Amino acid sequence: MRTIDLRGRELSRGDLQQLVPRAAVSAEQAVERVRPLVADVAERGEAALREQARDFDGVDGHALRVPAEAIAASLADCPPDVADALRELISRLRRASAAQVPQEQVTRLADGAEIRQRWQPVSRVGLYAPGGKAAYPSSVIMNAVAAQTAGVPGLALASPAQRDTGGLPHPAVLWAAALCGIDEVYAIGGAGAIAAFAHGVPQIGLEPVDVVTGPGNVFVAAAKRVVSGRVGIDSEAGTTEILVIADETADPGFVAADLISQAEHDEAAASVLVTDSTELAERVLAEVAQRAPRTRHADRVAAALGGPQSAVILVDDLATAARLSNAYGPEHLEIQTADDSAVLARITDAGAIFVGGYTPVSLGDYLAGSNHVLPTGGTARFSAGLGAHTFLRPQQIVSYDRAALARVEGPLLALAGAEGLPAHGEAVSARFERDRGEEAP
Ligand code: HSO
Ligand code: ZN
Repeated sequence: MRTIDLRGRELSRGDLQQLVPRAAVSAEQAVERVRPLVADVAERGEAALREQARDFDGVDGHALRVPAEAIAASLADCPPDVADALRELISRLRRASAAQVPQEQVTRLADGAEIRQRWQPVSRVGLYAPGGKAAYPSSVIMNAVAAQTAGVPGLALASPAQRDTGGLPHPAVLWAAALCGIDEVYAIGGAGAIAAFAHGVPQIGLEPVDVVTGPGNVFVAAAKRVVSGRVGIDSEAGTTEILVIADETADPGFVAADLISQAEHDEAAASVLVTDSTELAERVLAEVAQRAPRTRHADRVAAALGGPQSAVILVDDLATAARLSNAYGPEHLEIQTADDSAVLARITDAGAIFVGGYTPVSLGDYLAGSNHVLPTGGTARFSAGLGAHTFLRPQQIVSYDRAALARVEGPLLALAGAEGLPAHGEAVSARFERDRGEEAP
């Protein structure tokens, strides 16, 4: 890991943003490649999906809609400790996600004049789950529970057909579906799955959805861009990031283990330590040097930690550390200091924040009860992670009675007149014409 020494330097937010470069992932180029695939599914439905399954997944003649029995039967192959752990994850996530559903609110502006704000779930969500090595049941659950907690009535899941399971999706994806109670599952992968969700596939009874979420490769991300506008999409999940703010009181072994944990995901993953203590920096680097070569994915970890996106950054004080973190907007922020609340009070921009030595990011990845689908690439500065709120829309329900309307007639006529839209005013006045004995214009 490289060390960047910022001590004694006056740095603006812009400077800080430039400081730690990020691995750029862009679906831009893939968009042109997936556009015809999406259009073909929109036009020909099942036939196009079968061709794409042959070409990209090497699977032919399989059931595109996974039979309900196959979903339930998948659990027979799930190790019992894993099934229990997934159940625990679901239960903690359900409890914490419930807090993401805002209460309905009524504002009474005057007698007989009220605005009700309710949070309305979308009707139908399509959830994509990658297959192969990236088939994480935890991620399927993070998406599914968020939608279920929002009260979305229709939830469909799609994941690529696997060659070695007779055209079923990856077993781990089916375990998650079974445990979450999702019975509408499709063995469809890649850009085709996103197109199928957006446009529907009448031949197999797949109704179009309103929102598509879930991680995927660059082609899935590109397909989501193509269909967005027709449907809502979640943000593109880039490579994972962890930024740790630590002082001399932090345990260097804990910090090192956490930096390595997220580096295990991807060569482009970013692990950043920001500290005001040279001693801690040295001890963390020593721990990393010891641990990193011994971990299972040592090569990947070495590439991620050795990349320009990872660094140990020395700053004058923790206030600067917080400023740097805010400018960077990490997906995951850990705070391990003598006074974590004081640091937290200075934090404004992060996907999720993990406070104290016993709250590692990997707890959040699995069992904390928080959602692990979080904004990456600095987008935490303006967007939130996935949650029940992703699937909810605030809707205002307006209700005025006669007297309440009469009280605003005058000012409304003034505004309609000022905007040169008199029929707007007449729509209000028409309601009082009979009393006034006036003729309709
Ligand atoms: N850290 C990843 C999520 C994940 N970790 C899934 C393990 N499985 C992105 O936040
Ligand atoms: Zn992770």
